[in-house]
Amino acid sequence: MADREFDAIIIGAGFSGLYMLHKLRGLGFSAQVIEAADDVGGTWYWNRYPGARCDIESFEYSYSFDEDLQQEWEWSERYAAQPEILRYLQHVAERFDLRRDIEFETRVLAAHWDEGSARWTVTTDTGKSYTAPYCITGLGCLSSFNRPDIPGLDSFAGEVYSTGQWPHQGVDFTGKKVAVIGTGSSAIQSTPVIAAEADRLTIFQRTPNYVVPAQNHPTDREFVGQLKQSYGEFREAQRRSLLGAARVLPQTPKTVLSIPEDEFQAEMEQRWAMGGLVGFMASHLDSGTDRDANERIAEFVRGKIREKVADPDTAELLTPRSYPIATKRLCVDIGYYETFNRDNVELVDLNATPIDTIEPQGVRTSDKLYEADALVLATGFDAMTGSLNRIDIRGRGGEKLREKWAEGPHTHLGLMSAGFPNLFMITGPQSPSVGSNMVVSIEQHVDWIADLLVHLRERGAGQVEPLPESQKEWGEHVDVLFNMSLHPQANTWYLGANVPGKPRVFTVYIGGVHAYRNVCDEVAESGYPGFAID
Ligand code: FAD
Ligand code: N01
Repeated sequence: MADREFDAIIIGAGFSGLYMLHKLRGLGFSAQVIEAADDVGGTWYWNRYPGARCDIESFEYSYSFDEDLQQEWEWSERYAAQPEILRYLQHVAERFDLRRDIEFETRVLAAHWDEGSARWTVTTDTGKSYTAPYCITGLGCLSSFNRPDIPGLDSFAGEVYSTGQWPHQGVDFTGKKVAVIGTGSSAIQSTPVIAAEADRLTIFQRTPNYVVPAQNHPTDREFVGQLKQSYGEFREAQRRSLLGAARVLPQTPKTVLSIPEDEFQAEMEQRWAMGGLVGFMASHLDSGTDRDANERIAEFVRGKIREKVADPDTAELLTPRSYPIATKRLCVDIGYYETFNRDNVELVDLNATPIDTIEPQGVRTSDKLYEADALVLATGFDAMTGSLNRIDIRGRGGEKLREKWAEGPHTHLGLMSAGFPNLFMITGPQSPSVGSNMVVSIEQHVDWIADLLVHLRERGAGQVEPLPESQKEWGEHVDVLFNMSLHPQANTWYLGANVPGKPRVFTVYIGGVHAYRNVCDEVAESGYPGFAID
């Protein structure tokens, strides 16, 4: 017997869960949010490592659902740092009085569908359980930390930190020898800050990344003044864009290889000077589909690495060559490459000398022992499906989601999965999610789910579930787009390649935020074909 009953249970209190709760309340549904952390924020609660900040401009990476909220909130920088984004989400929770419906420090262990009562029962690690006809996950695509399975890790004598679970009180690296494992976005943001503090910093790299400049700066007050007079239009432009961002150099309507060299260089310099990742993703008609075209853009970025890094051997090690640019999420740089010009920083190439073991005194590669007092794991996430699969989700007939998805996720529109009635996934696999400005995609999912719940209420219906054939078609469509792109040529966490044993399946819809919204809108306007409702 469940302790408490609601119309909807929402799991997670990040951008997704907070807006979902607010939206449902406004429509007269009762909802309970369950959150493992002791406060709101999600990503921005957990990832407190030095240098953490957004890679989409703050004005873009914020809620649009409330005009007063966007008018009153002031961002201090073009790319806000983690404490400011967390303050923003805490402000949202206070402003809309959300915390009273959030159960904190409570981890969901299981969610089971009961066919007789047509309800979900959610059980937690506190022993409490909850029941509701609708279960909505806002678990995050990047919320299950990927702890590397390196022999001897537990024997390390110093402190071990994970970027995705950073201590709240911060870490003082002054006078310490620090080892960082990983060179993804988290390491790229944190290493310049750690290097400035630590006595010595050793960075262990398996795959170099393409890193483009942030060109961060304090907020341009004139721009904000103008923006606040026309925020509605700006938000509409985001929703109608490819990646969910409006303040960006548009895609050049030409193929890369058709552009003369001087024109190409001038344009790329302009994109570089403007900064940010969006201008480098899908920058030209063929940049994401033609390897030669992509190679020309990649070579421009490689030239920049050679300019920035003083030692040619280190520059070469930092230069990605084995995969096309923008097939991994591009990293945004505030002083990353310059960090390697410091005397106290060393780069270790794990392809030449892999890690054998971690010992009490440090990291031993096939070459030697690198002594360390502190170890930072910047090794990423069991992305996209990790947090869903960590919950024992059982649908119709007791079928387990993690078993049904053993060979990869199956969804319709990345929103629901056949056999799991009334279970909704905000930014689920096979939706645009991590391939976009996620706040735009989150808002679109929340609005779509809320509209569907209203539709069910108006029809007096109790259940909704995707039809297996619609789900199959959606999966095929996601795959077609993937195969037309250069993504198959890279080993990325989009494909689960960073987690040993995970099936290699592409989990992101890359047709664009605008195209995806059109599909979802059309489904809703046509009365939800592709879904069984009763
Ligand atoms: P999250 O913020 O991940 O929240 C999920 C919540 O669910 C967490 O609080 C977690 O504790 C909780 N949870 C998970 N499992 C359970 C469980 N079993 N029981 C109870 N609670 C549970 N995206 C961008 O578009 N732009 C950016 O600039 C950007 N920067 C990022 C920087 C970092 C360091 C990281 C890691 C990601 C970044 N992202 C960015 C992606 C980011 O995750 C999303 O933008 C967004 O914050 C996701 O919000 P969410 O609410 O969906 O998920
Ligand atoms: O994780 P990652 P992240 N031994 O998976 C390496 C968002 N984000 O936390 O590439 C040695 O990118 C791994 O090597 P390889 C953003 O979407 C945004 O940095 O697998 N190395 C890689 O170098 C981003 O894409 C921001 O060969 C090991 C690194 O660890 C996503 O979150 C900031 C290893 C992990 O990189 C994830 O980023 C932070 C092992 N056993 C995050 N296992 C912004 O800038 C893994 N690695 C906004």
